[in-house]
Amino acid sequence: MKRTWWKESVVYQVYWRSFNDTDGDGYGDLQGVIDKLDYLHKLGVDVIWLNPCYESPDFDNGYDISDYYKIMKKAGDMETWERLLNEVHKRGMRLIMDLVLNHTSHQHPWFKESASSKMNPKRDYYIWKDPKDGGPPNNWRSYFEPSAWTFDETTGQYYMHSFAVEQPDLNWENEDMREEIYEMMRYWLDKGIDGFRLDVINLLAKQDGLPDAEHPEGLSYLGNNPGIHEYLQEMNDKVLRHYDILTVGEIPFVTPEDGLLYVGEDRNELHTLFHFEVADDMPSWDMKRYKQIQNRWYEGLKGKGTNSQFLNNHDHTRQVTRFGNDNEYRKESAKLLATMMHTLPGIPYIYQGEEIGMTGVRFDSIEDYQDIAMKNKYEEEVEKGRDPSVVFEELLPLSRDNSRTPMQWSDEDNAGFTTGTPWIKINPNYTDINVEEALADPHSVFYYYQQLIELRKKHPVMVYGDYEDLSGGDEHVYAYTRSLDGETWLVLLNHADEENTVDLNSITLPPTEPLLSNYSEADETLLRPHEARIYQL
Ligand code: TEU
Repeated sequence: MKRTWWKESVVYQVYWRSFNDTDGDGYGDLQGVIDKLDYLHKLGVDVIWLNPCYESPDFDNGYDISDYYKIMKKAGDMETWERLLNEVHKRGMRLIMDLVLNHTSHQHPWFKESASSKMNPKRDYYIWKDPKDGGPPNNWRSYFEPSAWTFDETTGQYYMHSFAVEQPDLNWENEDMREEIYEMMRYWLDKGIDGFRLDVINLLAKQDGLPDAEHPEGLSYLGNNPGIHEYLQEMNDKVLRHYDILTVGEIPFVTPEDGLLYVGEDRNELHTLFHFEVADDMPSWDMKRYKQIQNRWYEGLKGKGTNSQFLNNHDHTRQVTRFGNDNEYRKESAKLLATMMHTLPGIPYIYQGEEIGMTGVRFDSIEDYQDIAMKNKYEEEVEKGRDPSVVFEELLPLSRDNSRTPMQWSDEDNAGFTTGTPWIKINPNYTDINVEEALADPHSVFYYYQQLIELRKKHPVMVYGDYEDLSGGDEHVYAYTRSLDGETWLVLLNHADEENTVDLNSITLPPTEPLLSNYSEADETLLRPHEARIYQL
């Protein structure tokens, strides 16, 4: 496959509202990101993915945009954003913007106009339908609500929303709307950004005729519908292909076969994707299943398209808590998961705080939570008459707020995140887990990430190497090779709280120490709890 900078990049996700607050309002801000760029540069990452910071009433933390051309006050202003871009570039890094094109805020002027009358020229920018039998047009659920439809008194029709009531879906069939979107994308690209993370981009096309779903709970009818590839090819032709950028699509409900249609190099759509076979579909760690997923995706995209590797982001519980051991083996486990993300085929993503092994959180009451997905679900279940404390317990492990607590910079007040009152409570373990502590400890998770990232810069085998799984059916051990131009790497991982031996068949371990490991002194084929090793054979 052709070599390009974006395939070789490590991406760091900045959830700015929880990153670093410089004006004391309790929200992180763009100046706060600027102030920490040297920290990110020290870590070694190449690309920063900035969560949405456009003007927004913030019902869904910026994923409800009311003006694509403005910066949200909480984040700062355009002048600060421009300085951020400039400072990122000065350090040889790149910036990609998170863009939401499936829906806008209900406060976007387009929607206000659209809702004002059936005759309004913007009526067709959104999806409006007459009631059916006095109720919604079909039985679809939305991600955050029991129905994907909300009735609007003014015009007597329902509008569709794949997410919250406050996030009406755009009607991609409307060409004028599409042209306005493309123009807006060029506006940002012409400012010099280095790409986009495209929110739920496979949801743009809706099912023809909007028929009832057989399994409304599944939601998969919302994505991958006929027409989607025409929209993306048009977007590519009119906008994306004219810039040297990275485009990563957030694409739920895809198999490798469907995935290739979005990222195949001959397709002229997107560069890479997030699929959700792990983050959404695998509630807790299952090594055999995980390996099958990796193997299938490798075979599916091999030589034709680029995958992405991640285990958490701002929508998912932190990886060391959900998929590792955040207790006795927190550091070992965080390093093992990192080794896996950075040595499997695909672009590795780091979600802020992951590089110091930050953990999920458990607050005492629903009042402490801010996540609209969790709060709406809580209300929905309690309204059914269920016991609120049972519902609460059920929602805790996967609440999106698990990953949204503020970055832990130090053991000072509010973890050094803000001098004000943080918008969401801070994880009380900040006194032990924080950046200051990590930077002072040569064996910290931070320095392990730094080494992984550095290895990638020196060894193309990590990016372009063929992959072979040697450990198929093993429930705890994952062993695989990556090879390129005569260079072969062997990765050994023991994802378990116990020791395990690895069966290497015909491979003999080299007499030299591993290139990188989370334990000192490797012990042949006996792997200690959460041990990870990378060998150059
Ligand atoms: O997320 C899409 C989405 O909701 C799922 O893919 C996600 O995996 C699920 O919520 C798991 O809980 C994107 C954004 O990342 C998210 O923050 C937004 O709320 C959502 O779109 C709507 O814009």
